[in-house]
Amino acid sequence: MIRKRTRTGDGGGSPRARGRLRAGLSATTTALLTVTALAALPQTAAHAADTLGAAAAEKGRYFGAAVAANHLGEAQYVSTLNTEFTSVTPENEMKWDAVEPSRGSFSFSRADQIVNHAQSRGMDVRGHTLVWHSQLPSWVSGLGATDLRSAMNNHITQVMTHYKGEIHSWDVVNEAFQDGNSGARRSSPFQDKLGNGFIEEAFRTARATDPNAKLCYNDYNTDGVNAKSNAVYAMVKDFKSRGVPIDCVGFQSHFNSNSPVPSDYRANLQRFADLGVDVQITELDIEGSGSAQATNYANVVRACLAVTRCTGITVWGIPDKYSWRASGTPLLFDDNYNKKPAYDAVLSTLGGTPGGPGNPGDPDAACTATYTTAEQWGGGYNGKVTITAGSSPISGWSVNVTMTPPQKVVAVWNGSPTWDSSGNVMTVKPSWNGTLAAGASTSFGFTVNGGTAPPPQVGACTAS
Ligand code: 9MR
Repeated sequence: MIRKRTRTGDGGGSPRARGRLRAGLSATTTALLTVTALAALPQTAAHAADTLGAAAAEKGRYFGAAVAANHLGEAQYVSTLNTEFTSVTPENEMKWDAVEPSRGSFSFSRADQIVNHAQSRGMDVRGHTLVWHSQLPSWVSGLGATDLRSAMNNHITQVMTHYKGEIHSWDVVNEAFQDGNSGARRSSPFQDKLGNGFIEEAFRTARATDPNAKLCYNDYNTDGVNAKSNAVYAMVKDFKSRGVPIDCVGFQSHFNSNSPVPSDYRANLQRFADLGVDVQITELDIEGSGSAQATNYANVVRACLAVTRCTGITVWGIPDKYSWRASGTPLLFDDNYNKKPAYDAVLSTLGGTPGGPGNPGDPDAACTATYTTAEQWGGGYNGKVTITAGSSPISGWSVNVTMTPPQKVVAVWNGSPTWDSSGNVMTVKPSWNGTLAAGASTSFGFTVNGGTAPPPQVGACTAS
């Protein structure tokens, strides 16, 4: 990817920002070791795609996640991000209140952290979002029409220029339509003072600034055919007929029992695609658990795969605990980064194979490693890793366990540890006889001081 960032304000060029970037990269390096170890294992054809990103890529699509800069120091968060996803959307860091909190004063450091991370791993970035009524600083809402128009265009120009050439798709305008049956535009400072034309103006300014970014309109409750999606459809159709630049429509896809996956989801995506725009699933999360949640996720993925112009899927977070609606456990990974049934359903619907080499669920694994927290107290915990042989006996095994500082392993039992140079990754092998009969299990334990979260990241089991 071309790096020609014009840095302004307190952007990533400042020494403080560069220091933070280095810290983020060292966590990445740690995670990379684990991933490399996985990749070095013998792969069979059936395992060609055992991550969301790889499986989606085989279908010509990206698989992304909303990412928050403040989690990029967490080893397990970063390793899950790096292993599974090929695109990121900053969850809050590119919104107006984050990048232009006061007029003309831009602050890109937190968004830069995410963009730098994505670039270092070859991931795409979705820019979210330029013009939105929410997370809008009060100075913007207080402006009169003339001033507001120039503030809007200046905001778009400055932000898109900072990231020029680095953003796959921009949510140029977000959530500009009213819920319910009116099909009307939502009341907002932009709508109320500039009228309907503000959306067109925003898209024209965006195209002029970064002609290589795809320009999207993004909204929620537009996932099925309804009054709101009809209104967006009419707008896109009008834009296409008049040559107003628009390349894509984002369907947020926040689902729960009150707002289930619509039965005409695929048909709705298709009718937009037929207007000559790409469609993207931009903020997917589905409340629930177990097989019901898995089925809903699979249906969404199936719908995207059935629409040629559905170019990618982004889930709105990585582990449930960081979701904007964590209590509904709407994501693909649980609080300990275990893959949920929904994960397996998404991966297999994408054509991948759940339970990649050495992971629980892999039918061909010579051995698997499963982590549980055995005991926990104020400043630490005891962790337990269970090793289970596959369908053949094994004579030895090896498992990497990665800690997030300041957590430190202070004791290990029933296993023999060695440490990498960072002191954060221990490789545990049997203390003496590592022989396990087919299907048999053993375990090792360890004590951690220095906090209880996040849990350690336990890599795949390697047999010998
Ligand atoms: O997930 C975001 C959450 O952290 C913020 O507090 C919230 C503020 O409005 O925005 C959430 O993301 C929203 C996204 O930007 C636009 N579509 C709806 C998302 C969920 O509210």
